[in-house]
Amino acid sequence: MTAAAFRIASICTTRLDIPLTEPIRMSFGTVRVQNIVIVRMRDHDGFEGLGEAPVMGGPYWGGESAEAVKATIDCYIAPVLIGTEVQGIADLAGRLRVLVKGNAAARAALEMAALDLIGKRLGVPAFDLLGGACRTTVPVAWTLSTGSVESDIAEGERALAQRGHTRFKLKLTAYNASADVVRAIAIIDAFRGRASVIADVNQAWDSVAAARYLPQLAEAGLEAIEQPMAAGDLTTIADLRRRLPMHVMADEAITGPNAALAIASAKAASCLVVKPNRDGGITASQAVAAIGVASGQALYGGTMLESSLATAASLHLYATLPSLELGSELFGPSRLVHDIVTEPLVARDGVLALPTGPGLGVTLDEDRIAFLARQQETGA
Ligand code: MUC
Ligand code: MG
Repeated sequence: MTAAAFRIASICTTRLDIPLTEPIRMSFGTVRVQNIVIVRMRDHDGFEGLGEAPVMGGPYWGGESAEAVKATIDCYIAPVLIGTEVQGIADLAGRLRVLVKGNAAARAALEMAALDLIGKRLGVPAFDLLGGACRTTVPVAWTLSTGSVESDIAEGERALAQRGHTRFKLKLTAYNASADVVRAIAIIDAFRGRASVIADVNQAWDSVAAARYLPQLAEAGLEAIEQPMAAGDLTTIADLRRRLPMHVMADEAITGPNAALAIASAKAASCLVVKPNRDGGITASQAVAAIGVASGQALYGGTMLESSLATAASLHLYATLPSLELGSELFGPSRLVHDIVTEPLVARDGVLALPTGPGLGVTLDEDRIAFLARQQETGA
C-alpha cells in the first residue's frame, strides 16, 4: 500500500445550478446558468475528498450534461469503486479510463476528489502531489462577451482597473464573422499596450471565413485565435497556422493525450489549451501539457467556468506546469452569482494565488450549498 493509498467508503454526488452574473455569449449558444456536479468521496478513516464537474448549461460545448455526469457516477462508476483500494490518482485515472468510455467530466471530478482526499490524508497541498509548484500565482484572462463593442471595452476597463487583468478573451459568434472581426479589432486597439487580446470561435468558422479573417486579426495584433474551426479539421488549420504571425490555440480538438499528439504531429496549433474537465482529469492534462512542451508549443490554462472548487484543482495543476506562456482563464468564481467555498478564488492584480492548505486547499460552504439545493428543489 503506497502512502497515498486509501479505500473508498462512499461516493455521493450533488447537482447545483448556479446563475452567471452576466450571460456568456458563445458561438454555440449563450450560457446563463452553470450546472455543476459536486462529488464527495469518503474513505474509511473519515477523510472526505471533493470533486466538481462543471457543465455549461448542457451538452453544448462538449457532449456531457449534468444529468449524464450524475447518472454515470451514481449508476455506473460509484458501485464499482466503493470498497476498493486506490493507490493514487494515476491508478484511479487508469481504472476509470478502462471502466467507462468518454465521460471525461465525470472521470475528472472523481480523480479530483481522490487528489483532494490524498492531500488531506497526507497533510500536503495538491501541487506537491503533482510534482511541486513552479509558480505561486497564475495570470487570469477576463472574458469579454457583453454583446457590444462599447460595453466590452467598458467592462475591460473595469476589469483592468479593479482586478488588474492584462489579457482579455473575446468570444466570437457563428453568424457574423465580419462584425466580430470589427469588434475584435476595436477592442485590440482600445487596450493596445495595456492588455493583450485573444479570441475564441469555439469551432464555428469554416475554412473560407478562417482564410479571410484570421490574417486580418493577426495584422491587427490579436495575440491568439482559439479553435477557429471544427475540432476534426487539422489540415486546414495547419496550413493557415504556418502563415499566421499569432498563436493558434487548440481547445475542443483536444480530447486527451492522443488528440494532443495528433495535433502536434499535424502542426495544427502553436498553443494547447490545457483543461482537466475536457481531458478526463489532471493526470491526462499533465500528459497533454507534456506533449505540448515536447512539440514546442505554448500552453494556456483553460476553464469550463468552474466554481472555486474545481478552479482550485486547475490552479494546482497550472502552477506545476513547466511553462504557461499565455497564463490561464480561471475566471469562473468571478462570473457565478454564488460560489460554494468559504473563501472564493478571485483574481487580484490579474492573478490567482495558489491555495496552500492540504489537498485542493478550499473548504465547502455547506450552508450555501444547502441553500442552493433547497432553492433548486422549491424553484424559489
Ligand atoms: C472555452 O474556452 O471554450 C468557458 C468560458 C469561456 O470563456 O470559454 C469557455 C471554454
Ligand atoms: Mg475555448
